[in-house]
Amino acid sequence: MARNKIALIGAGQIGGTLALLAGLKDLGDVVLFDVVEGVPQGKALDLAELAPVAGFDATFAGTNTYDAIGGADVVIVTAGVPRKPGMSRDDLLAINLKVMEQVGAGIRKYAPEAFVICITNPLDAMVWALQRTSGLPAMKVVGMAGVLDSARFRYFLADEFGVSVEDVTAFVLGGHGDTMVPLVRYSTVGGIPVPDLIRMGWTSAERIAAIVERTRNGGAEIVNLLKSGSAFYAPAASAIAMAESYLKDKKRLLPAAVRLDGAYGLRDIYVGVPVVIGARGVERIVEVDLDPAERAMFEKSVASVEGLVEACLKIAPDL
Ligand code: TXD
Repeated sequence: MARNKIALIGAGQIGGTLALLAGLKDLGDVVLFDVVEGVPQGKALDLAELAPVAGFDATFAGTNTYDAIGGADVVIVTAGVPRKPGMSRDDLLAINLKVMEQVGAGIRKYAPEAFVICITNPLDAMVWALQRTSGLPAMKVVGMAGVLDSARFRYFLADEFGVSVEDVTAFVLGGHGDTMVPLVRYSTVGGIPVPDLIRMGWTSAERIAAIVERTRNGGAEIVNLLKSGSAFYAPAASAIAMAESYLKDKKRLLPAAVRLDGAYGLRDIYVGVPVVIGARGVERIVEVDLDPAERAMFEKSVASVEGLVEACLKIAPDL
């Protein structure tokens, strides 16, 4: 059987880490695309030289032209510019929207059968735009944020309880950013819901509230430490988990930004909810019950995503 092909649009910090993880996990051959000449080629060569040591046979290619992504099974998009001092949120939106137009056109022409995972920020608006510019079916275009946000939540909970991260499941809904909704009620340790653990005296409601806040600010905490650039190891690993579920038809239930067309009472908007990812892409959207407080937080998060989408439509009315 031929190896799968994974195209990475954007060969920056996350793009390079995605390529490394795809190789180590034997997911397939990797093509790194970037507008900067030399960087994707250099990273591809470095990774090809790592393969004999790590013991895998995937090929790595670096490119500056879209034809090289032809026939990709999975496309992961990190292309874009980060927010720089003096740049407003709308300035960033306008620049990355233009990038999504180019990337969408490339995918439409060369990889129309692919499963597409968008990582570029502002995530929920960019994946919404990418689905439109690529013209791919919505169930094949998703955004990565929830796996990362819930991984952060899991790590903090495991640390709090002094248990393995493997035994902690955590649940995060809503848009990516400080309005995300970590759902304590649906987060568990070995199947025991966190509110029960509070009752059992393992922790306090106050400490859990602080963990929820730290999760919401997880991206900013790392940006403040790094000073330049943002998190890349955990974001890359999160997108790889989604790609793997698609390529191996694992049908994992993961949080992802997907287009809602009725679920949660919403239409034509991308927002983070739990979904099943398998060989057909998004195979099921899971609609969980929300209590009034959770619903209010979710609605606030959705409103902030709607604001971003409206800003996109002001910049590009034809989208
Ligand atoms: O949870 C999440 N979704 C995120 C999102 C978590 C962390 C970071 N997140 C966002 O991912 C971040 O705000 C950025 O928008 C992306 C990529 O982050 P990364 O750290 O990899 O950024 P880099 O290193 O700046 O890489 C971006 C690359 C860089 O090499 C540029 O030359 C390239 O994108 N770039 C382009 N590639 C292709 N086509 C175009 N037009 C283009 N413009 C820039």
